Amino acid sequence: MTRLTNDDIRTISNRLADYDRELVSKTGMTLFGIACHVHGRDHETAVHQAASFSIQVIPNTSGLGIITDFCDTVSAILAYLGFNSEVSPASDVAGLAHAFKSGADAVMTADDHTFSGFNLATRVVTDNSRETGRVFAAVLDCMAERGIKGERVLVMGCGPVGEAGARQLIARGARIGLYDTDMKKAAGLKSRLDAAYDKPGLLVEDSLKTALVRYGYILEATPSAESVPDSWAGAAKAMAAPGVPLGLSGTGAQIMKDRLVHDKLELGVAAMAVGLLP
Ligand code: 2YH
Repeated sequence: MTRLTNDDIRTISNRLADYDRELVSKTGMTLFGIACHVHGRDHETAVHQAASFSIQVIPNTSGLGIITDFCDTVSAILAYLGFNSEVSPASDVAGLAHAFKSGADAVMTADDHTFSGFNLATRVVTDNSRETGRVFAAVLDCMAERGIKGERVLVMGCGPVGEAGARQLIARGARIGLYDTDMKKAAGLKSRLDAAYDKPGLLVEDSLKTALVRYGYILEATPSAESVPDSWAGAAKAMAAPGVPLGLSGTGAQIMKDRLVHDKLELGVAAMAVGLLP
């Protein structure tokens, strides 16, 4: 799992409107719209609910501690989406106490391993890894001309983000292959998915090079840079890349242009927040 650095997120807050415009041109949907799509929520109702839904973002000093812009960036994303959001004036347990006492509807907080949202009334908990995998899979659904149903998608990286993405893709009728540099992880995920779904028709790919020619779509959920060769980019249909760092070279990204969606926080936070609405 990649711990974000300040360099990863420093420019996010000032680029939200631009990022949203890019998303619309690539997927036909806004950040908020895709988050609603993944949760099956009515857009207008969710917009209305968000306006009176307060989320406090609590700094968490455990482990390697505070990432300077992390909480401000999460709060900026929430505010951009129309939530009533603020960074808590207190950190850790004191921040949690402040949220309860001040009547916040929800909190979000992250340590080095887990980034979660908690609805303080309904007890719904949203997890960043899960929501990120799900929302990037939904991005592929939006990018595919007739939806992702029936299309072949290679899920690269079989950790929590890849698993959540794979589940969402199967639910949407995609035909998926699983790839991980650790074959045991790919095989473990295949067993869990085979047990959870009726005939998901999964393949575990052991050679990325030979697999890539058979897939037009990739959900890239690895923590490795340039995991996807530039040679794939030319004929590819689309790549949704929640992995940090981006698994494509600068050249590969330029070749992909509007067929690539990658971000480090925005879509995952949007899906977490919409999932917290009552
Ligand atoms: O970046 C991370 C983890 N990798 C979360 C993984 C979720 N998929 N955590 C951020 C830590 C933030 C810090 N504790 C703060 O500033 O509050």
